[in-house]
Amino acid sequence: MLIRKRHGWELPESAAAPEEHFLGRRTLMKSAGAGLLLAAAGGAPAPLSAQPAGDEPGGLYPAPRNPAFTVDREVTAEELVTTYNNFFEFGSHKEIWRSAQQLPVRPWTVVIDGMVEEERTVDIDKLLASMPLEERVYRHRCVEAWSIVVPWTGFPMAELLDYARPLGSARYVRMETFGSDQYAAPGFRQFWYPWPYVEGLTLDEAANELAFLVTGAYGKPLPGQNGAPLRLAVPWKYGFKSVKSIVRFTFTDERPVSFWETLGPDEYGFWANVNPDVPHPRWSQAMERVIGTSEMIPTQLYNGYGEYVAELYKGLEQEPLFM
Ligand SMILES: Nc1nc2c(c(=O)[nH]1)N[C@H]1C(S)=C(S)[C@@H](COP(=O)(O)O)O[C@H]1N2
Ligand SMILES: [Mo]
Repeated sequence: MLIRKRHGWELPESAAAPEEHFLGRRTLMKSAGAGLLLAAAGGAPAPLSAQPAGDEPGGLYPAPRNPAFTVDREVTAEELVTTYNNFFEFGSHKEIWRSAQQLPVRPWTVVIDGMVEEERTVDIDKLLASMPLEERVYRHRCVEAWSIVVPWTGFPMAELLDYARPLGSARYVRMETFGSDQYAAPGFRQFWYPWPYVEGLTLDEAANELAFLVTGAYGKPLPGQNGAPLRLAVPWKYGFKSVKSIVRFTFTDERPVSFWETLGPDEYGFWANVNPDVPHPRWSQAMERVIGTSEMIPTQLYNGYGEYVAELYKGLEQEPLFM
């Protein structure tokens, strides 16, 4: 049994899990239905054999650091980034790392479909072998007002766009986390949410230099709890946009509706760009708690990445860009 130890830098329970708070209402209703469905299907399928995360072929890590992407703050300790996580498939609290590591991440395939020249399914290791891996130090700002600084390894999302060859008519990319065939993994919980976890970007956002597909952290393969074997990092947006354990990229001309938008459209919009001046309906976004320290620091517009991304939002002032 895990004893819940609270670190000094954690938020009180009332504020620490805002998503949980409003989910309470609906999950109760939904879980009743989900229970019935599962019973009808004869219960959960047999567990898959667990394979530890990060067992890709050697030689990829550490990748060379790209010096263009550094941060004027200390890198957060690896031990904290790998033990304080949001990954709701495995629980609505921060201590999911053991459960998440039970997700088998090999074999793993990624589907590229929708408005592309040719739909295809690619093995993750084939994909990694064809991508130029590099390390970038990025800030990460969760909508819950905490932040970390992480050395991610990965490749620019622009490379994936080249690989996928979207049609000229495509406007968005919709990304999906692992789905029902993997819910039998021993660590998976919470059958009542509207899985799979979905996020989306415009193709202009996805092509932006900052948009990064992550396969490793701290010079090693990505641990399961951080979204192995492939997750997004879009550091100018709130953390929930950085979808983990991706199995599908769908190119489309319709704006994708995300997991959180489905659950709380007034609180979690499509754009979700970081802005200290636009409060979440239930708390301020002006400051952020630096995980691992007792510091509260001011949150920056676009999380400090305005020089890269502000251009993307010219002419969109009528859109709810910051929530
Ligand atoms: N599939 C999936 N992706 C997810 C989440 C999740 O619950 N499920 N949580 C998001 C949120 S709210 C944050 S802050 C980051 C956390 O990433 P980290 O645990 O690696 O710090 O993952 C994001 N990606
Ligand atoms: Mo988050």
